[in-house]
Amino acid sequence: MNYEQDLNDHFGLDEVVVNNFERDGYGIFRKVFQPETLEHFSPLIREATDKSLQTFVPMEERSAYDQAFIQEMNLWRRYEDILPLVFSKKLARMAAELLRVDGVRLYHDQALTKEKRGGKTPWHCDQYYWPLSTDRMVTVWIPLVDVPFERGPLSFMPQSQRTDFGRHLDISDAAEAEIFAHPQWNSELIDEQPFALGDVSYHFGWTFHGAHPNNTDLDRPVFTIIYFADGACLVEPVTEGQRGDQVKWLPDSIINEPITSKLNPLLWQRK
Ligand SMILES: O=C(O)CCC(=O)C(=O)O
Repeated sequence: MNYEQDLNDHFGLDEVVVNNFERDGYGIFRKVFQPETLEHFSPLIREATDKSLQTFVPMEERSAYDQAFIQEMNLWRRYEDILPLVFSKKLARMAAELLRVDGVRLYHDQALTKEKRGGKTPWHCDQYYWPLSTDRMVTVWIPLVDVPFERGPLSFMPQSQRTDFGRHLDISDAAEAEIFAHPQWNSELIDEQPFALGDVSYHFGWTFHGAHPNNTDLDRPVFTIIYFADGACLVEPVTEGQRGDQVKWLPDSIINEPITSKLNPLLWQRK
């Protein structure tokens, strides 16, 4: 199978899997892609992120956020050869089926490199940053290499999308300390599993997730795509994070109207 077929064929999700996702707030899916498909994109993404990787300050001088990863966003807009990964029908259909919606739009993509010896990803929820009228939002996390425990795989707190604490918190050491101190937090429940090349995870915007440091001498490159239910509206931003996201990802959308911008294309729709 060539990479285009692999990107666009169907990965079946049965009702039990979708129910488990709804209950737990995340799911890890094995062998979604052939390793060769990701090996095709990996050097292209590396090239696109190389400049920001070269220009970063030494690890010990950075904030917890900047030690966690180097980000390069919305590559689909600038790199024609990366666009097919972002527009993968297989991934978008999985997102729609897990969200139980009839169509999904792109919020944005991002390349995330946790550098060799890079820091932990503080525990957080993504939806804090998203000024949308829906919680039907999901991120697919696609490692571009094998990620054993020592390389910092993404970990999840099962069912944390159902709690109502920590929703005003950004990604920082202080926010993480507040999450850990909460009586509802139980670190024994954390689900941390290694990923092989070709495995991906999905998590809701309100699911708490984090990652251990990368204790190896190899970078941990990852690509992510964020989807939202077609029909969702832009809402008035209520946090600093949401104000920043409105400017970056929704600059031409109108408050309280459905988002239909070409910056947020419809990536999959039920026929
Ligand atoms: O890759 C990581 O360590 C963090 C990723 C993350 O927080 C996300 O994709 O929402």
